[in-house]
Amino acid sequence: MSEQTAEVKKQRIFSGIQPTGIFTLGNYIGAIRNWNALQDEYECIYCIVNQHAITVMQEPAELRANTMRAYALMLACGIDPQRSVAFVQSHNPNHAELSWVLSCSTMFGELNRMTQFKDKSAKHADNINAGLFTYPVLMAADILAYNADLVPIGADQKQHLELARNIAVRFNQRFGDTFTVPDCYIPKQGARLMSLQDPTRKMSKSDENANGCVYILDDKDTILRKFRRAVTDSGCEVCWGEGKDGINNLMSIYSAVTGRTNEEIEAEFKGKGYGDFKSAVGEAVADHLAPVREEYARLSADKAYLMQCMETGAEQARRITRRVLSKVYRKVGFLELK
Ligand code: ATP
Ligand code: LTN
Repeated sequence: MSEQTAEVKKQRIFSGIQPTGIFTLGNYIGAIRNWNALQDEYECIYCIVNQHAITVMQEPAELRANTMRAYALMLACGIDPQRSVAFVQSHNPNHAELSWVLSCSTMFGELNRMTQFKDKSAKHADNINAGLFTYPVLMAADILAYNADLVPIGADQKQHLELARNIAVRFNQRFGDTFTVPDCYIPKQGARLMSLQDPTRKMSKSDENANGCVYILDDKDTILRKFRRAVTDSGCEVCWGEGKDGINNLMSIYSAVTGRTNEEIEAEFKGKGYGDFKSAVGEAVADHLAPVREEYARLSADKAYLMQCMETGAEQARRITRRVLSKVYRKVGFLELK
C-alpha cells in the first residue's frame, strides 16, 4: 500500500457535556464511554459546554468549579488530550459567533417543537429565558463549526441533532456547500438510563434526588445502597416487560456494563428475586466505575496539568473553527477587512 492510501483522512467527531454536576452513570454509558472508545478511529473533539449551562440559573463560583471538575472528569473517563481535542466551550468564541448566523437560518416553529425546551421550561418556570429556547442553535453551531461527521450522544439529544442536520442542509441549499451534515451515534444499550427512584424519568445530573442517580464518583457502598433502594414493581421475576420500567432500566444498566443480552440476564436470575438482581447490578456498576474514580483522584490533584491541557485544547479548537467561520462570513455576505 502506498503511503498516501495508508493515510486516509479520519472522520471527525464532536460531542459536548454540560458542567452542571458530577457526571451520572447515564452520561457515562449513554455518551462518554463512546467518546472514549472512538478516539483511535476518529479525529475527536470533546467540549465542556459551559455556555449551554447558563440557560438555567448557575451560581458563578460554582459554575467555575464545576467546569474544572467536569474537565477533570472527562479526562478521568479516558479522554486523552494527546489524542483528542478536549476544551471548554467559552474558550472558543467561534461557537457563539456561528450560533448567531445559524439562528437566522432556524425557524421559530422548529425551536418551539423541542421537547427539552418544554421539559426544562416546566422545571424552571421562573426563568424561561431566550437562551433556553435558542439552546439547540448553539448546539448546532458547536457541531457544524467543526464540520463533524458523527456526534455520539444519548437518545435524549436525538431531536437536537436532527435540528442541527436540518440547519446544515438549509444553509447549504441557500449559500452553497458549506457544512457537513452530521450523523448521530447512539448506543444500542443504555442510550437512556432512567432515574432509580422514578424509572419514568431520565437520570439527569442536575436532579435534586441524588438517590435516583448513580454518579461516577460514588463509592462502592453508595452505589450498592442506591441499587438496593431502586424502585421496581410488585413482581419478583427478573424479565423484560411492559409496566416493569424499574426492572427494564436495571436490565439495561446490567447489560450495558456486562455486555450480556436480556435473555442471558433472564437466565442468570431465573428463580432468584429482585434483591439478588439489584445487588448484582450494583456490584457490576461499582466495578465498572472504579477505574474512573481512581483516575479522577489522581488528575484532580494536578490543577496545573488540567489548565495546560485546557489551554492547548482551546487553541486547537479555535484553529479549526476560525477557517469554517470565515467561510460562513464570506458566504452570507459580511464585508471583510483587508
Ligand atoms: P442536566 O441534568 O444538566 O440536563 P444531563 O445529565 O441531562 O444534564 P447533559 O450534559 O445534558 O446531561 O448530556 C451529556 C450527554 O449525556 C448527552 O449526550 C446526553 O444525551 C447523555 N445523557 C444524559 N443523560 C442520559 C441518560 N440518562 N442516559 C443516557 N445518556 C444520557
Ligand atoms: N445539548 C447537549 C449538550 C451539547 C452537545 C453539544 C452534545 C451541547 N453541545 C454538541 C453533542 C454535541 C445536552 O444537553 N446533553
